[in-house]
Amino acid sequence: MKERIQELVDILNKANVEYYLNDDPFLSDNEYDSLLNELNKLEHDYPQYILPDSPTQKVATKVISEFQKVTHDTPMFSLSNVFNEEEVRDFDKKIRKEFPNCEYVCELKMDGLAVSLNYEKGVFKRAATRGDGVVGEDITHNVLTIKSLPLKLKEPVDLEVRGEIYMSKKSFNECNKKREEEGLPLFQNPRNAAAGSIRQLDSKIAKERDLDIYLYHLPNTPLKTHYETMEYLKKLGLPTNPNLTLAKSADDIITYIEHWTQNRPQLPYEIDGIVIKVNSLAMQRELGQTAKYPKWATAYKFPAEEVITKLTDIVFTVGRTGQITPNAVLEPIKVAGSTVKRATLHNMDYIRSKDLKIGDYVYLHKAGDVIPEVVGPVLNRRQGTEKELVMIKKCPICNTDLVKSASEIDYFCPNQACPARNVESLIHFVSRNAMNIDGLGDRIMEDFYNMHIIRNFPDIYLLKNRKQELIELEGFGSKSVENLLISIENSKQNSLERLLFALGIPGIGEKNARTIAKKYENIDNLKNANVEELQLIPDIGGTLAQNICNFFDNPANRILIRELKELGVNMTYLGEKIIEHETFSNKKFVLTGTLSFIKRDELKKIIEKYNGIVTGSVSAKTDVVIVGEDAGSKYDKAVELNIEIWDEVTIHKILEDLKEI
Ligand code: 0OX
Repeated sequence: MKERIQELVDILNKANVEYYLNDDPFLSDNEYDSLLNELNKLEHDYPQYILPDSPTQKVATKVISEFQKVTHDTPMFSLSNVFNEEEVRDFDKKIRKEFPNCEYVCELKMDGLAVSLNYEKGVFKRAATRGDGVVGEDITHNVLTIKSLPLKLKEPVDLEVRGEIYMSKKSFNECNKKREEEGLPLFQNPRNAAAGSIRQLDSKIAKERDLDIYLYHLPNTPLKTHYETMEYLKKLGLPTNPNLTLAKSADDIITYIEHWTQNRPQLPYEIDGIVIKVNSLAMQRELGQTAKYPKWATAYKFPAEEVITKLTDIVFTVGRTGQITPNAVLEPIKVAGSTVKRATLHNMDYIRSKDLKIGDYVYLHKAGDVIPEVVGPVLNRRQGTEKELVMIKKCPICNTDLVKSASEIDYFCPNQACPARNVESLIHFVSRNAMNIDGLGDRIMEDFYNMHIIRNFPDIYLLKNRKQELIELEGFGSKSVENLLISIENSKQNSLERLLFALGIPGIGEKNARTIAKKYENIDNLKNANVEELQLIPDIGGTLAQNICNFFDNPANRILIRELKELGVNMTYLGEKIIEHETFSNKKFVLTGTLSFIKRDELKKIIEKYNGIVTGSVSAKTDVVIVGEDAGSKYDKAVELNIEIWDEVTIHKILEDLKEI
């Protein structure tokens, strides 16, 4: 019996591959169904023989109670963007400066949702979303509904592979047709429909929506080029997009872009651009990445669709720092896949430079295909009845007299207690990259503020005392309150850098929050730091240092910190600690070439742990260049500038003495 089950699983899996990947079915639908029936029956009678890669395991839908968090082994980066031919050529020039013989792979940029898959011994184990790049959510139950994804690879390898989940144009149209018949709101575009399906606890929904996947990245591989990696993924039986090409020059890249700009409508799925990747993986490692993007790849984005709509009004909003922003109120219009009703106009100078008047017809597009932007007025449609915008003198929320910023461009509400400022600060506090509390969206926060449920940060941590009251609120159920309270409790364990960013100290972004948290380790040390000392930290300038001191000098803020501490909010840095060491402390390092005994990322982490700074390019300010095999122009530059060079033996010895290897 066991043998027959294995045989059926093999035939059906092969049939799936031929059908979905190679478009070459060798079984008729009837034959397939009858074999699947036989397998179902046998598995029912002999459940002990159910194989993990059985196609029955894939189609069985599953309901989960909540999304589990998944920490990615290496961060999931997104892509930087370029928007025209000149920017493509600049990207190439920058890379070619370091690697004159560089080649690229050009791929279609799928407009979907990034995903990371794990296979163990060739068997599919887990799928996770990108999330914030470091921590994503487990979506295995929904990914199991993707028919083209093999549960078992052709080789029994351990693998983390990344790609994009998408919905074909056909499935999208069918899905919306069905929703229309059922009187449900329509999805704006295939990407939203795919994302909406993946964010469901019940995988029945994803199964109905018919999702698909293409894989395009293997974070750890001994292979030499990206092109070979793609061939390897295909060989393993993973679905990859066939429309990739090798490009030897910027001209080749432009040709590819032009071809797909023309032929985009014929594709059965949506693409929003072209991805350009350095082909050599050694060069990729050498080029490295910024905090968000790999430097060895970029995305050319197709030009934004431009539409015309009416600017019916301009209204003012108040941000968390009190900054007043004018916003365009527009006649709703669909652009680049979603309906736009509002767009920021930034400040009065922006409105003046664009010569916008209330009542104008305006050109509208989405910058980078995401943020709606008013391009300018359609001058030949002016009627003479349009009105010039008059700047308001008082805060639209609390009526306090506005003040002008030092730059004379922006206006501010100076009232620290302005409700709009408070709500925005609270929204920022809970946001994903700050304290990361799920279940307190902008609307809910605004409602809770107006209902006096949350008026300040500590109130968030006191919500658990009002559980019953929350459950009785309209739109809230006991399950969502439960989830919210769990998320609030979890946020107490965040490392210090999240709290520092969440507090909204002017000028503290995510990156310098991390630098400061690492350096000071807990909030009490930071509270006692002075401006001179803070300024010694790389990337912390005089203004920021002063802002930090001002924040902690304010008695109200000292009380706030005490209250949060008493409520159990962690105020220490939980990441890797910094150890001062004369070999590394405050020195600038550049890594080049391949070291045989350690990966570049690991070496970077060790150097940073000992308070060293790792930068990307060699300059007169560089203290040491660490040189491995196949070092490029960075080595020549180091010699030219007479900078200290450590070879493989030297760094190996240093790390050995430190017991790091
Ligand atoms: C896409 C796409 C997205 C992997 C490492 C850096 C970027 N949307 O089609 N991302 C990537 O590559 C990642 N490739 C793609 N083709």
